[in-house]
Amino acid sequence: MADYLNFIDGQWTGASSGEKREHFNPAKPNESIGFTAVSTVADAERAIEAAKKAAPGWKAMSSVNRGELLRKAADLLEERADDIAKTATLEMGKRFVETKGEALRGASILRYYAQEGYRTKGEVLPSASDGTTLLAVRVPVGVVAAITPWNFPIAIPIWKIAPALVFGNTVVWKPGQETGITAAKVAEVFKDAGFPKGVLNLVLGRGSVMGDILSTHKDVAAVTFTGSNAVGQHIAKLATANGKKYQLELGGKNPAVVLEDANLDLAARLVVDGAMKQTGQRCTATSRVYVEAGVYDTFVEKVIENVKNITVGDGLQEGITMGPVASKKQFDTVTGYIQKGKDEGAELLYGGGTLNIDGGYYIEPTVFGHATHDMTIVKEEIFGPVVALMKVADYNEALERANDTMYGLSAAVFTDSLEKAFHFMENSEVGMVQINGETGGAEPQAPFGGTKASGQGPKEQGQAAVEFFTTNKTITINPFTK
Ligand code: TAP
Repeated sequence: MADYLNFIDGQWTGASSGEKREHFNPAKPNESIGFTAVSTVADAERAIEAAKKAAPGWKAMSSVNRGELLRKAADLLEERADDIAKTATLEMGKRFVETKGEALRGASILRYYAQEGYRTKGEVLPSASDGTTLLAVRVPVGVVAAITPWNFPIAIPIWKIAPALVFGNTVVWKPGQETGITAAKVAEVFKDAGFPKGVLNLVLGRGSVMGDILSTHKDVAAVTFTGSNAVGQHIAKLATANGKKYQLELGGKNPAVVLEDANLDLAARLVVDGAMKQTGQRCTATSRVYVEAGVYDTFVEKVIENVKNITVGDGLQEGITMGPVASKKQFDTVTGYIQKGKDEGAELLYGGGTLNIDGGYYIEPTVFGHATHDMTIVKEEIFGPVVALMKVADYNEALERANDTMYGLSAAVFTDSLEKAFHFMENSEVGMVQINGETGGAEPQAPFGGTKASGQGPKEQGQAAVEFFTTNKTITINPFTK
């Protein structure tokens, strides 16, 4: 059984404590798939020191050449996509087609940011002083700590690491514990692509142990985090108190609005996709659906038709359309929410139970109807294959209810009315709006992230990443000294 280690200063190293974590397949919880190092604060400090040491050389390298290394990493990631995707499926249960898609998306993100090495680094401004050149240039921030979750174990780390590196920063990366083996394989891609030692460092182990040092160490300039709201707020406090730049991508409770003039077949298919893809474990998953009264019953029928087609099972098997949830912890949380839905009086339209397949963490795709705004399943992020449908009088009620949440990640409206689509686009209080599309989905060139409690700091991906991973330096040059 293989051991997966930290990657610090160009070397694979065990945890200073000697502690290891054994990883099990959520589809067959007795199947062990490997061990990862469980690191300590001392290991995180060594990684920060290595990143600090590597920073001047990396910053001095031309951004074109830094981009060239990203391109090599993209090629290697593509070559190894099957192995890395299979590892991710074994670690957290997502179907192989989904993890493979994620690996290929990682390669696209690397290619996108490789090109960034060729783009402008700043601008020349007019100066009020004669003969003076005034420059505003973008420079790296320094050492970046990246703390990532288990649910997108390949793409989320890459959409932080790739822009951080191409803009000249060095990185210490702490992935979600559940997906440490996948993380080690992703780090190996960067190693084999030829990145200089210390430029990317990986520390495996508990966020509760290493999170504070990564958010407070004097040599860390910025912290980029994706994960839960509770941990995000903790990081924000520490980063603020210690003068660090920070970026948080947090939870969601994403609404879809279905209006009477919508294509109901399309809406039902995309609502079910939005809710059940990746077993509902997406920050952008569709979780609340507001349906205009006149089409509520027809829409419910169409949703059930779609949900019935879902085949639950081991994500490595062909033909399976929904895998297990990632862990026993997820299983307990999600089944707890389903029980609350039943207890609080929502109408159980489909599913609601668990499935015993090889002892895996399987939950039926679950649809609740006639849910009300005060129910727990309508208010809290579930992060599982559960969706709540609600009947509303009209578009205005739907919009008001959709916005009445602390979250603001993504939202969808299904309608053929240009007027209502535009109104929703302007008035939906989220970072990402879909018109006749599912709430999930992202492209590397477009900004990604939420508003309200779903996100803080500059957005990720696309050109938006420049804001977080660089800082402006204003330079005044007066060449005439005589
Ligand atoms: P968390 O429990 O918050 O874990 C995320 C990361 O934070 C993990 O690496 C975790 O390490 C680490 N962590 C735990 N305690 C920490 C601490 N005290 N200080 C610093 N880091 C700490 O979230 P999760 O359950 O893995 O992920 C699910 C959540 O992420 C959901 O709320 C979901 O909506 C959100 N999410 C958001 C997005 C975007 S882009 N908005 C995308 C994906 C997921 P350990 O694994 O070692 O605990």
